[in-house]
Amino acid sequence: MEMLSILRADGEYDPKLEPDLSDEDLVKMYRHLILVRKFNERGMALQRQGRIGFFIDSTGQEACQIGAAYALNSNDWVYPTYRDVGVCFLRGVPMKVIFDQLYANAQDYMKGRQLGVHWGYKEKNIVTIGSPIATQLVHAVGTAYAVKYKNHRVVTLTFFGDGATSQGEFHTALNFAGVFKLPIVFFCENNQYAISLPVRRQTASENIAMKAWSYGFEGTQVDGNDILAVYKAAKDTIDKARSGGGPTLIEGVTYRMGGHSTADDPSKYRNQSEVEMWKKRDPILRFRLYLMKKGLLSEQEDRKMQQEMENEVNETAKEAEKVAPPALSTMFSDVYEEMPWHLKEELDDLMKEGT
Ligand SMILES: Cc1ncc(C[n+]2csc(CCOP(=O)(O)OP(=O)(O)O)c2C)c(N)n1
Repeated sequence: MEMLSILRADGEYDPKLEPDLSDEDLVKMYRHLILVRKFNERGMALQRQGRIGFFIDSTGQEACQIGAAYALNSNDWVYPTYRDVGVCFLRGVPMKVIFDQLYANAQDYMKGRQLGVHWGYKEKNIVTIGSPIATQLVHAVGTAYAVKYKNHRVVTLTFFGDGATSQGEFHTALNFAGVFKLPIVFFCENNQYAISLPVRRQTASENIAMKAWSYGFEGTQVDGNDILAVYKAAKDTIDKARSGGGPTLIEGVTYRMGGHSTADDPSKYRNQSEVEMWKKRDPILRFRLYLMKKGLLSEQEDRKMQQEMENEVNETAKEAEKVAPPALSTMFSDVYEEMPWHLKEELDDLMKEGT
């Protein structure tokens, strides 16, 4: 299987393969890549400073998130993972919503009840992230089945990691999607690790994309650090799904530059030389060189954009930090329509004891 690649690490590219994107689109993509990187930097710092409890960084995987989501229509459905915040930003989720969730504050519309980094946004058809690995795949298939049944020309895109491909849900979802020829794209962000387990011990298959063949549909491998290749693969397969051509599995070959989460130390299971090698394949660096070659970005514009994105992230984080935690009494809400007597008693006791 040949891996689709358009943009090389040095910013050189094959003009014959360039996707049909306007200059505005290309610059917008770049802005979002930068935004995700700045957001990740801030998120990690906030957790290390003890301001938020938990964070999951997706540095290195920005091109997968932005490239794939860029090919969607606004009424399509997305089932992302905790490493796909860029999908939220690109689809117009306000950044404050994301930070409120990280701070689990009173304005968090999940009322601080979800694990940090597990957001969702109904208004933009982004389904809340589930922690049990791969469960979103079967949910996404359900959505794809429903839209096909209703004859809507809507596509479902679901993201997952290489580790998710060892779960039963992966088989269930791909099998069902193949049998019913559903309008769905499965996007595996193969970042080489599932926490400490390297992908070579995750599967004996030569690659992940080829697993699609046994379910009766196409699998395709792309350089996940090449946003043009990711976009092209996503656009072609999303269009195919929309026009009744059925599902596709895309494997984006990428790398998780940081730890699995803020509760992980990757130096325990991988060499720094490997990290250094992947640094040279940075998805943002090569896209920047490409934009500069095309005359769409100057050093000065780049610096300005980086500063703007950093300011937006920092200011939004500060705003969310000012919001108080949810009232203690909210622990008792939403469970019953009418609160039963024993919960009322517990609530009264709690209020008497104070906070
Ligand atoms: C069913 C299940 N098993 C184990 C875990 C613990 N866990 C959380 S993340 C993770 C690794 C997932 O790896 P991968 O699917 O490759 O995604 P990545 O984190 O690399 O993006 C594991 C094992 C879980 N959340 N759910």
